[in-house]
Amino acid sequence: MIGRLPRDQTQLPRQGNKMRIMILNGPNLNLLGVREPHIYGSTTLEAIQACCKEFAAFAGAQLSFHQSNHEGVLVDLIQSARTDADALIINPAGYSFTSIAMHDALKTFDGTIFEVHISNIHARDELHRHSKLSSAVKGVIAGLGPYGYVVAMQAALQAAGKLPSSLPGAMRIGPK
Ligand code: CA2
Repeated sequence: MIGRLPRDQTQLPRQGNKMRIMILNGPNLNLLGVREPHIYGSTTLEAIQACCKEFAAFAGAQLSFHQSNHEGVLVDLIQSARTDADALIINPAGYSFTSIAMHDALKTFDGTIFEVHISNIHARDELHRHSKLSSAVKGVIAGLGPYGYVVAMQAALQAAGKLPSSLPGAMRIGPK
């Protein structure tokens, strides 16, 4: 049900003051790197998960990472984030363009939400251009490839003032 990935526990036992980030991936993203590399590249979802884990470890954050091809499962995970996560990063994939249910679920989450798209959806065909979920999120990152997930994590940590102090002010705080 959760695709090919080893499913991390939804509920992360809180570790001190660490930020809990939940990353959700929608339908067909389990095929990343396997099919249509000319559109979505050759990086697999497992590689994205490994990279996000590495960044979470560096930043002192807790990460849970999920993929599902099922709208109801994604709604359940968004609802679980209400108690289990401080920030939500979501690539809703095809559900971006159809899912009122996911939009409504996202509206119930009090923490920061970033929507990620690997491709630049704005440069794509009419079918893939208008996300119904974007009005329920703080920001949208599109077109940066798989690196967009890392940028979204950085932005979530920055919004919470939880980027490591070893990073330069330009990254931790940005322009004053
Ligand atoms: O660029 C993205 O991240 C998308 O969310 C990916 C979605 C697409 O519907 C959005 O417009 C943009 C599609 C994900 C399907 O992933 C596949 C991966 C490999 C082969 C086939 C589909």
